[in-house]
Amino acid sequence: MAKLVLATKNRGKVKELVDMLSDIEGLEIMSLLDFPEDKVPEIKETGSTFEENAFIKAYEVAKATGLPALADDSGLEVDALGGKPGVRSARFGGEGLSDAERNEKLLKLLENVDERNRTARFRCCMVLVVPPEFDKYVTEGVCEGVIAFKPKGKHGFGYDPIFYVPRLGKTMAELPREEKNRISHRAQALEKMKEIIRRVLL
Ligand code: ITT
Repeated sequence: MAKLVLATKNRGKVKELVDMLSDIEGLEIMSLLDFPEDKVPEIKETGSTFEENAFIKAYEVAKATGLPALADDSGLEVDALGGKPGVRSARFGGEGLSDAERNEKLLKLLENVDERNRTARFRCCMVLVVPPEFDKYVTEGVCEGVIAFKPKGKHGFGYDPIFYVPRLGKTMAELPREEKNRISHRAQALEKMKEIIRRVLL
């Protein structure tokens, strides 16, 4: 059985990635949540792009575990904020905030922005790093939407309750898991990565 480590501790991401990878036979999937804390040193996301950060995470995990590692670096780009929070999405507003508090901060910043100017997108860069040569494979996915005026929906994680998808008339958090996993930035990046996984790991 080929092994793949998901280089993330974000439970929301792990759930979605495991779901979306479940149709690949012969692949044993683990994540950082399955390893003791001291197996992988704390990873500093010092890059200035999603790709740099995804590579840092995948490379560090591949090096520490000796196994192929798949990292996801993702975030929300809000046009009215010049693309912020972007690569800083997980830390926006300060460390230690809950998802709901982060969403409130963002909504406050957009208080006086009308509907037309609330466009935004989720972006996801995935990097697969395969030892022993640490070969690198990169894919990307984007999902366009609009920042809602208030949070709605209970599914998903992160900014999902305030990310409205006009063509579906719902926020990302109102979509059932299967539907988010068909249209999301992560789904699109992973669809391309699955071809690479089949070719390189199986
Ligand atoms: P890892 O680095 O351990 O993977 P993280 O949460 O720190 O976990 P990122 O650095 O990639 O991950 O930050 C991505 C942030 O962007 C994430 O914490 C969410 O706030 C947001 N985000 C990414 N994908 C999202 C999604 O599908 N729905 C809602 N918010 C999302």
